[in-house]
Formats: sequence, C-alpha cells, structure tokens
Amino acid sequence: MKLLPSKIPQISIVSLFLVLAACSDSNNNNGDRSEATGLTDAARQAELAVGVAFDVNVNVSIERKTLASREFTSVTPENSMKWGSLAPTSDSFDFRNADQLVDFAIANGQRLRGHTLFWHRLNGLPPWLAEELNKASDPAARLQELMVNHTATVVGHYAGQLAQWDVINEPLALVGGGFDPDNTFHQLLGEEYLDFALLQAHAADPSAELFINETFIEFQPEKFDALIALAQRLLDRGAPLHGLGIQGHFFFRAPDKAILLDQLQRIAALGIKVEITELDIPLALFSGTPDPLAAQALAYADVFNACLAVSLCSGITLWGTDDAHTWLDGFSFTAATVPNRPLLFDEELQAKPAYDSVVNALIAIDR
Ligand code: 9MR
Repeated sequence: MKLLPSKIPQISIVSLFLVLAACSDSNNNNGDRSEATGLTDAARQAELAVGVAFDVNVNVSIERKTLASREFTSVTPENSMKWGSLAPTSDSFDFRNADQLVDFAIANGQRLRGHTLFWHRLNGLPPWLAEELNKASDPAARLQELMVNHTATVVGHYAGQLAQWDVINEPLALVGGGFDPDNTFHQLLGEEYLDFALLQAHAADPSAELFINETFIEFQPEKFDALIALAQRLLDRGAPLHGLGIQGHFFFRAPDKAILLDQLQRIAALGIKVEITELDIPLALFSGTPDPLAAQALAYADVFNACLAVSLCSGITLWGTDDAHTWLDGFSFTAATVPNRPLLFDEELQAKPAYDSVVNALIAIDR
C-alpha cells in the first residue's frame, strides 16, 4: 500500500514540518472516522469498492445519508431499481426514486451497482406481469418483448452512469443445484434467458459490467458448482458475462474463510470478476462466545481478507447502512434473533468493532 508518493518532490523545511505535523495529527485522530483512518480512505488505498445497499427516498434521516456518503465508495439501490419498483404498469416507468439514489451517489463520487433487472422472487417481478403473460397468445414471445423493453429502457436510462448491473438475480433454486422451478424466465425461455438478458443489457450499455448474482451458495457446494458450470456455459456461448456476485447473507452460519477464498478463486479462474454483493453477519451467530461483537469483527475480517487475496474480487457491499436498517429483522428465518445487528454500524450509527476490523484488514493489504 502506498501511503506516500514514490517520488517525493523538493520541499522546503517549513512544508516538511507541516506535512509531518499533519501526519502525526491524523495518526492521533482516531475518533474522527472521516479522516485518514476511515473506511473510504482504506477502501481506496486497497483498491476495493466497499459499498452499501441504500435508497434515499423513504424517510431517510440526514444522519444516515451522511453515513452512506462518508463511509462507502459504492452504492447499490436496495429496492428502487427492481422491476416491480420501476414499472407501475406494463407500458410505463417511474424513475423518480431510483434517480434520487443515482444523483446522490454521483454527487458523492460513489460507484453504482445496478440491482437488479431480472429476479423472479418477491417484488423482483412487477405485480402485473403474471396477468400480462396469461393473456398473451404466445407467453414466451411476450416475455421476451417485455424483457427487451425493460432492459432497453432501464439500462439505457442509466447508460454510462452505473459501473455494474446485476442483470440476473438468483436464477437457481434456493436449495440444490438446479434452476428454480418457480423461475418464470426459465419456465418460459429455458436457460437461454440468461444469454438473452445479458446480450440486451450489453447492447443498452456496453460500458457496464454485467453480473449474475446468487444467494445461499456459501455453504452449498452443489449449488456453487452449478453456478460455476452455468457461468462457464454462458462464457462458452459468448455471452457478455463479466462477473458473479456472491450475496453473503451469512444468517445461519458464520463465514468460513477457506471455503470463501476457494469460491472466489474458482470464479476468478473463469476470467471474470467476483464481488460479495449483499454482506451481513448477524450477531446471534456468536452468542456462545465471550465477546460476540469481537467475534463478529473477526468474521468480517475473514470476508474482507478472502476478497483482498483475490485480485479479481473487486468489491464488497454491505446490505444496509446500520443495524436499525436490516432486512434480516423482517425475515422469518431470523425473526427469533431480532435485533440481528448484522452490520458495521449500530442503531445509533456508531461504528462497531467490525468497522475497525475491516478498516484494519484493508490498510494491512498491499494489492
Ligand atoms: O433488502 C431487500 C428488502 O428490503 C426487500 O423487501 C426484499 C424484496 O425486494 O429484497 C431485499 O433484498 C434482497 C435482494 O434484493 C436480493 N437478495 C436477497 C435480499 C434480501 O431478501
């Protein structure tokens, strides 16, 4: 890691003194996290995007906005770019909420990950889609038509502004190694829906890096193998696939650094990027330890160190700004452990031990 430029210009004694004074001041200034010890500086030095899932539209306090802008170098819209959020009807779009987030991130110099074009679960699909397909004489052709329109409109709207897109989210079944039987796209179009979506997205924004983002693969070797095989088939067919996302919702088991490192390396061996796209690690996983916050901090360091060890691992995104804003507190599997406290900042927006742990991991690495 380069803390000082390799070529030190000629400087006077006075300016040397000023530089040294500034260095010693920042070394002693551990309380001010926006200074040199902060997450964004550490992320930039390590050349790793450190992101947050966020939306600015819904009653977001100025304090949370400040935190999201100060502490992260990348932003993912948690909900505002899902198909169900963007398209109130089959032939209209409402970009107001998503645009607010894009404006926010651009104003703060942050990278943007688009999330997500095609997701068959929850509000990934707009409520009108099922009826639209039911009434079509050729549902597969109608779905393709809607996919073309959605991609051209949405990816086109943000062309040149978003660094990455999760073009497809969670194509596989939650458990096992097959496609999800409830995956509308796969039901109607077969595996080629992935090629089709990627090609459409690439045409709409050739500069965006296109990802498939998958969940619950961290401890399911069969599902992970299926994802790798799928990515390889897509690449062999010439599809514009530039990366795979490992979501990283570690709600039933703490991350295993060796498994994660192996998975990151196997994705990188395909010659594409990998990111951990939705990281959260609930505190309850460590309730049997003497200091759960310290154990959580070590688990966070494991994830960051695994990614930092793989040059094609280009980013890690936290799925929420702080412990008061986590999807896990509304999720049935984790209802018994509310508050789940899975993030880097607590409910009062104060940095937790996990924050210092990831900053230390970032500044210790020379990538
Ligand atoms: O955190 C998101 C939550 O607010 C939404 O209600 C939910 C449904 O759209 O999606 C959550 O985010 C999901 C992400 O988009 C895809 N991977 C799983 C995430 C948690 O469900």
